[in-house]
Amino acid sequence: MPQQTPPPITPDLFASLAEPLPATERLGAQAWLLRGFALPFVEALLPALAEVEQAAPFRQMLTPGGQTMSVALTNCGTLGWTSDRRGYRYEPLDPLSGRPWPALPPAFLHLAREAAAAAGFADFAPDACLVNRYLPGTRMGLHQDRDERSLAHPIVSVSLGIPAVFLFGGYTRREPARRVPLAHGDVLVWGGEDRLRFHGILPVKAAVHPLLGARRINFTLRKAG
Ligand code: MD3
Ligand code: FE
Repeated sequence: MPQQTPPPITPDLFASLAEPLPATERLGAQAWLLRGFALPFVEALLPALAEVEQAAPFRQMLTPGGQTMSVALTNCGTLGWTSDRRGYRYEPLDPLSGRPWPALPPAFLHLAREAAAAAGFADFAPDACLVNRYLPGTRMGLHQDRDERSLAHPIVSVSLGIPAVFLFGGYTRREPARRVPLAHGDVLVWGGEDRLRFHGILPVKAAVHPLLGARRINFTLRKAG
């Protein structure tokens, strides 16, 4: 019998360690993580974000239960998500200024439509964009997004700045949630049967991002009206 050479273990081990994370990961039947998808858009997104923030500053809202949310938020688009003692809802006016929310920046819309199309959702037409700001220690508890008029439309979520761990849950609060790291430039697209999954963000670890400093910005584009 000819002697068989054993397979070379070490090079393969190193190769698998060096394997980059796949750019696209399917988290659910209609839930996609597009890693780095927003990177080519960042140069256009940041000045647009600064303009939104100037017109409608980040603020911490009250939950209907009377707790102050740790995440600070603002909105752009014709509808903005708000919360107070009366409940969660979308409003055409910023309650802080009494004026309409700033318009959806073209760069936001462009990115949202490209990402939705890449995930198989053609002709996404968002009218609302909720912008969340996380400082170190900030978290978002498990929740469902169900304040939009129709749940038939997808949601596109863009992460910028310091990293976070996303909780990808099931259809009840008590189902265990998968932990998915989110980095600067990552985009999530959710629709169809995954639209009502519970989801959240673990407390954000202290870090500094070269472009955004010690904060994480997440904005979600939605069709709310
Ligand atoms: C899954 N934001 O604004 S984005 C939210 O990172 C929100 O700020 C988180 O949850 C954040 O409501 C997570 C990812 C995301 C957004 C909407 C979803 C996942 C979703 C809607 C349905 C299912
Ligand atoms: Fe949410």
